[in-house]
Amino acid sequence: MSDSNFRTCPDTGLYLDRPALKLIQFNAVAAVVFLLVGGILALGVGLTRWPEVHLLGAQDFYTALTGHGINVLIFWIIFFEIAVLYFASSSVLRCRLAAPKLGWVAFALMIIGAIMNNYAVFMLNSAVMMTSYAPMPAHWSFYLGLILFAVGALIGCFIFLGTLVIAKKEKTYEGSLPLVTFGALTACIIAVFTIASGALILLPTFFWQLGLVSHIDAGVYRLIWWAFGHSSQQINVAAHITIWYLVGTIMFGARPLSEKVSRFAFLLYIAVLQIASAHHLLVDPGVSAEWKMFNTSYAMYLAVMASMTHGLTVPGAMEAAQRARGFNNGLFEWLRKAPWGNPTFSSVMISIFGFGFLGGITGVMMGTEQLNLIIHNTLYVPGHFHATVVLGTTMTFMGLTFWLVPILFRRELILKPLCKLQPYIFGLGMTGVSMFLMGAGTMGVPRRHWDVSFTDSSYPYEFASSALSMLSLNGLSVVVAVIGGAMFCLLIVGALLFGKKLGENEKCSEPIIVAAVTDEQYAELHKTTKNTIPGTFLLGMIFMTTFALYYFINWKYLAETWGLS
Ligand code: HEM
Ligand SMILES: [Cu+2]
Repeated sequence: MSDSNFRTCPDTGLYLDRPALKLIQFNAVAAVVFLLVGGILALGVGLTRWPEVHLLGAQDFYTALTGHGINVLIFWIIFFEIAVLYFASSSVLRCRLAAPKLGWVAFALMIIGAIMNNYAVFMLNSAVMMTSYAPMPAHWSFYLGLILFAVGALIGCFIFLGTLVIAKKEKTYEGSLPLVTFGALTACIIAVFTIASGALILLPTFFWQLGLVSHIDAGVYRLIWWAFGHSSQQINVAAHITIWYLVGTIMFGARPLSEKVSRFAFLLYIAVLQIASAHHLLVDPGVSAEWKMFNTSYAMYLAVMASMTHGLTVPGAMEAAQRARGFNNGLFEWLRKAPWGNPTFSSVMISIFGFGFLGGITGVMMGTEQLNLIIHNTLYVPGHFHATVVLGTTMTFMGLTFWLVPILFRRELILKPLCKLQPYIFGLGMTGVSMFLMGAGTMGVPRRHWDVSFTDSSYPYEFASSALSMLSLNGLSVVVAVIGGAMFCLLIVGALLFGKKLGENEKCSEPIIVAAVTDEQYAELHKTTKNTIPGTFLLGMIFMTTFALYYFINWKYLAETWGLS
């Protein structure tokens, strides 16, 4: 392989393989396009659930909801993850990408699959929701689209693994795999398991729609579907936490507090994720109570512990680095003096807090067999997962995108004041969406329902006015979130089209990576204090207290649902 296949990034020193770069660019752009489509549909969904607006009719609502869920949770996220896998292997390891031609086959399969699936949803009346539970039927092309997309993604995973093999053989890096690549490797391993489970359930369902299989058992469908559905969320978590570590290095020159602990926490995800899938079957009749309780109440906590470990070590590494640099006053000078005007940093910080406080705590509550009954199938569920997949994963991916534009595309960002503002607007709107959906859910409002006033139902029911005001507040938050999301898409696409062009060896007008903190600086800090992360420690304590309080409040709430005297 000749060296003309590589270029050195003048801003970061990264040694970039050109064929890999092209693939990363195309996958990232496709991701943003599907986010835009999904975001427009979110507006339709959100405005319909706003009682005073009630925009769409029943059929259009379910079509929009199906399209929204699939375009954002599958297509946006996975196109972006494939780009991250290529980056974390080829770019981070200074290695040529294995089989770039195959990368284009993968990309083509994913695009064809995504378009076919959207066609089935919008043109062939396949509004079966993102979970597509059998025996509710969709057109066969709905399943085929997903299968083609998954085959493409699987090829992407193998290209990642192949690149690791080449890097090892050609010794493009020294010592053990860097933490960022290691995190991506866990995401990739989980992805292979996930896609295998997806194939196991989507193939028979596809054959069923072709008339080759007589029927699909609803209970078995759900069991296997969730081996796929839950694991895919674990890919997202592994991927966005990998990026948190990367951003710690980029923004602060930080190094992990303990590589061993962080690596172990990544490995835990692989070990326990299958078990945790059981939290999606807590009210299913086919599986026993013992099975549900063991898998959710006990084993699942290992995955939670892994996430809490990262939640402590990522800000902890940032704090230690900041203190070593001299921001060592009080508990929070390191945080106050952080680059809050940089959209990459602010997105990741909002992600850490949103994912931990809103997504994590509520997830443990919902995953407890008994407590699950309070909120099962209510709007609480989408409230919870917008905190995890949007505040958590999506905001992290958005933040990284701002950083990648100059590196991958050699373009400066445009309208920088708006770039600074974007994470705050989107973060605020999405915090509102997630809190108000959870609020409405706590009061019993069902999820995926077109009309909370139940106008044409034979048994009338009226929700308390407070539940309806939650929905109105959610509607307002949806508008803010959609404005923030649209800003992201326009700012990124705008930068690619109109941003100031940078030559291959020309530096960006602003520095985009911070020099690593030196051993001497860390040593100096260790001389002054034993505990180098008191601020993070305090935040951790506040987190644990909130967690415990919220958990027990819900037990009390459950106890009140039926009066024993
Ligand atoms: C502007 C941003 C967004 C807004 C305003 C928004 C809003 C909503 C609303 C109101 C619902 C309907 C809840 C219901 O009636 O049951 C919903 C469903 C959903 N959203 Fe979002 N969302 C946004 C972004 C995202 C993103 C980025 C993701 C994934 C990464 C996502 C994943 C989902 C999923 C999976 C569903 C459930 C679909 C189903 O029930 O089948 N959303 N969203
Ligand atoms: Cu799950």
